[in-house]
Amino acid sequence: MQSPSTESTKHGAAAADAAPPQRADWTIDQGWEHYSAAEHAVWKTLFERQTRLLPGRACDEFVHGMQALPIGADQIPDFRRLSDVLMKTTGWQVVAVPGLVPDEVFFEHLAHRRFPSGQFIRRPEELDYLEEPDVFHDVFGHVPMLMNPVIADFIQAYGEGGLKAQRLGKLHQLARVYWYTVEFGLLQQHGGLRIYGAGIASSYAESLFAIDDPSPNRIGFDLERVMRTLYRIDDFQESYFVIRDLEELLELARIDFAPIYQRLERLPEIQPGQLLPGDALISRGTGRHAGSARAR
Ligand code: HBI
Ligand code: FE
Repeated sequence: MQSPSTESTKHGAAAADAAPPQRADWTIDQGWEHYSAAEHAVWKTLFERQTRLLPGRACDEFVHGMQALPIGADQIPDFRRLSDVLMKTTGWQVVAVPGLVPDEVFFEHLAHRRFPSGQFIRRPEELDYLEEPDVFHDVFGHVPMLMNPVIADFIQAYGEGGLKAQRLGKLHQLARVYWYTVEFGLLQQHGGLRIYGAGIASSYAESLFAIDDPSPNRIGFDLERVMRTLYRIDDFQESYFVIRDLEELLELARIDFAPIYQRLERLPEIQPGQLLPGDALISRGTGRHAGSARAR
């Protein structure tokens, strides 16, 4: 049994709730000219707050990607200009979507090196929490990492693998790999832990929590262990998985998952905060945050 607060859909809302799309691939025009001054101001607030936090917390690859892109404080970035730079560097593009899109639409885009980014920006009263991925999460969190050739290939491979996993009925297991890497991954760098996951990098509170708080477990990444681990969609993660370096993901992109799905059929799922005897523990969490959240 899975608790209702773990992994219903990834960002917590269902794409099926949205209005039907005009284009079959769910893309829309970004309409960059039509963002209001108030929307650019929300971007600026988020950008400045996050930019202060990330030195010493985000990995070097994230910082380098951000520096090389036309992303700044004053305006919501223009996807055409982002795509020009990305295309030359790793062959990716950014396309606008209304919000969450159905899984197979999402995977089709990724498999073709198109990153679907939410067109809208959160309202000023929801700076810290929203269910659907907006332009700040997608562009600030994901796009800098797409400048890195390893991440660029890994996310394309996830798109291809997602289509296969859907056919095999194993998407929930593959989605956990994406969740604990691309969204909530940490890596070892300069003798400490650094953020490379977009869900952390685009969240003020979770950037502090994932790096500085004693509550969560930090565990060396192990593919099959991760594929069995439920995740939280409504709160900070109880466990973060740590890779040695981004190259570790390159190996994952080459793996045939079909035999792994089969093997995992006989093994139980693991709760978000649970530790196993074989875990490569980097730090054992106190569990304080999850405990106090449950008490509420
Ligand atoms: N749609 N726009 C958008 N962004 C996502 O991250 C996303 C999505 N649809 C499905 C999805 N993610 C996930 O549920 C899959 O990765 C499993
Ligand atoms: Fe995301």
